[in-house]
Amino acid sequence: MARATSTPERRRLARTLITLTLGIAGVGLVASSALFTDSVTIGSNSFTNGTVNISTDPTTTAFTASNLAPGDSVYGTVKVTNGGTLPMRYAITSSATNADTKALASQLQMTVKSGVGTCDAAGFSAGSTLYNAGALGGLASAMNIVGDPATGAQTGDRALAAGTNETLCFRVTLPTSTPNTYQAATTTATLTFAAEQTTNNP
Ligand SMILES: [Ca+2]
Repeated sequence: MARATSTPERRRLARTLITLTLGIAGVGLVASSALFTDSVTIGSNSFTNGTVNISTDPTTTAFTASNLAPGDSVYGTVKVTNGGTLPMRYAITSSATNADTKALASQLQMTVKSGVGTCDAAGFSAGSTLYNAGALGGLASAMNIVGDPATGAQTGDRALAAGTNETLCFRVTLPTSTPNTYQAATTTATLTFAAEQTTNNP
């Protein structure tokens, strides 16, 4: 009949088991530190932002007139270029002075067209109308002439791909219906061409 294991014998047996377990764990550690490894890198991951860059030709005085009489018209050409690397859309606004309080800018009628071959009285029947016999410009604040400079696509906004341009033809007319009170009236208009990216900007 087997003898019951005494308490000291149980302790020795437990120490032996712990020693054996640690020994096995030690063997495992030695084995994992000997694994072969390798790594590679991929460098030169570069990022460059695009540009929105609008310019006009001319940069000032697209049209000017003195000594106007009712029925007269003047013409001016503006080439609009997207010199950036991103596609863009642009809008045109206009503000006008009113120092003599006669509001000549509201009496003058401006028409803007694209696709006109020769920007003069003979050529003006060609092309597409972008702004039709409206005021020369806003008196108190700038008014929209072509499109809308507000963020996003609005009716009339002009799209231009990167590196492309288009030529607009402006006609400003003093109507034959202009009253006598407009004699010697004068105004100066400022046109603003405002561009925004079209990418991610519906
Ligand atoms: Ca817009």
